[in-house]
Amino acid sequence: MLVDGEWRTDWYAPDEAGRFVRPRTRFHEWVSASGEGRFPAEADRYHLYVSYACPWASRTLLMRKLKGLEKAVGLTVVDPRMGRHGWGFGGYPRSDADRLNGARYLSELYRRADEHYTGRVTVPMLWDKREGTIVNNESRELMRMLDTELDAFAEHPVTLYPEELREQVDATIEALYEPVNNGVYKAGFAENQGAYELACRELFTALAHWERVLDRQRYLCGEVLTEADVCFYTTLVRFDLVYYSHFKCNQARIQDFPNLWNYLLDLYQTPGFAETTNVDHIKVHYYWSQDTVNPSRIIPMGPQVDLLAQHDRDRLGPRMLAPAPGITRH
Ligand SMILES: N[C@@H](CCC(=O)N[C@@H](CS)C(=O)NCC(=O)O)C(=O)O
Repeated sequence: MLVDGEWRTDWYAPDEAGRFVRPRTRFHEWVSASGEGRFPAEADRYHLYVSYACPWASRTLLMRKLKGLEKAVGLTVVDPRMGRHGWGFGGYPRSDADRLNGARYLSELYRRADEHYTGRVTVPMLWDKREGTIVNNESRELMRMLDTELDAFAEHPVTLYPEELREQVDATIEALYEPVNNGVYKAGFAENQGAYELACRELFTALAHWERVLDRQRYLCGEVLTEADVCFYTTLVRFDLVYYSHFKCNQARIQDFPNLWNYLLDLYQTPGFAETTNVDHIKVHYYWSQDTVNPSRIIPMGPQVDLLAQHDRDRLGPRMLAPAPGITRH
């Protein structure tokens, strides 16, 4: 992390009960569709820095893909191996050199945005090429911005935040966050038995709840795919591959929950999801980078997870994305 602009190799500090606490992100500016403010929506002005390995960054990658924003918003993928200097560029298949800014490490860009920055150097991060600074580094906000603020440049006329479901989408994203999205990290980074067991109990109680919900509807908020599904997907797709063993979330696999498993297959097989899912980067990142959890850095050969297996979700209605505002559904 950076402390007053200086690089330190500190790991996350737990709270007094040994629980993992995710630090707050620092950059929360907003790209605006209205054109007002410091960061008006424009094509080819903003650039995403992401890791294929990271579930938070993958939310933004997926949103960019589902909306068809590839031409309007550039992309740089970091090396999945996060070592002593944090995230870096190049040197690994399907990762990029930083052609935009010529940085070797992501921390250089955080320092460029604020030479006294104190905090973790995380992905996803949205960079403004015009001002040469960071706009925002919080996935939930970035996902929303790509969906609603950059709509004018989207090649696919869909929204994942439909007007009539907004409250429900927000409530579902919120409900998933602590026990599920962050819950796997709370289990994996717990510093004692009690903190680990608490996180695991909350996680599996939440998974059992969503298993029941997904028995009666195709998507988390009903008939259409929303941002809430994106948030669930990026955790589910990592679960059997990594969280089950590396983070000890091993009371059950996603494959053991019929609805969650079929739902995961359904999403993976929806255009946009498989293209932004990179199993190799996911496994290498967690097992190699988190050497407090896996000191040998050995990357397991398995498990085999067949994400192309046939699913049963058509029984609940057709695959559906909501039309962007102003577009009528046929
Ligand atoms: N709250 C942030 C969390 C982002 C985050 O923690 N990303 C991880 C990768 S999965 C990261 O970059 N970690 C680097 C570090 O903490 O040093 C978000 O949702 O965007």
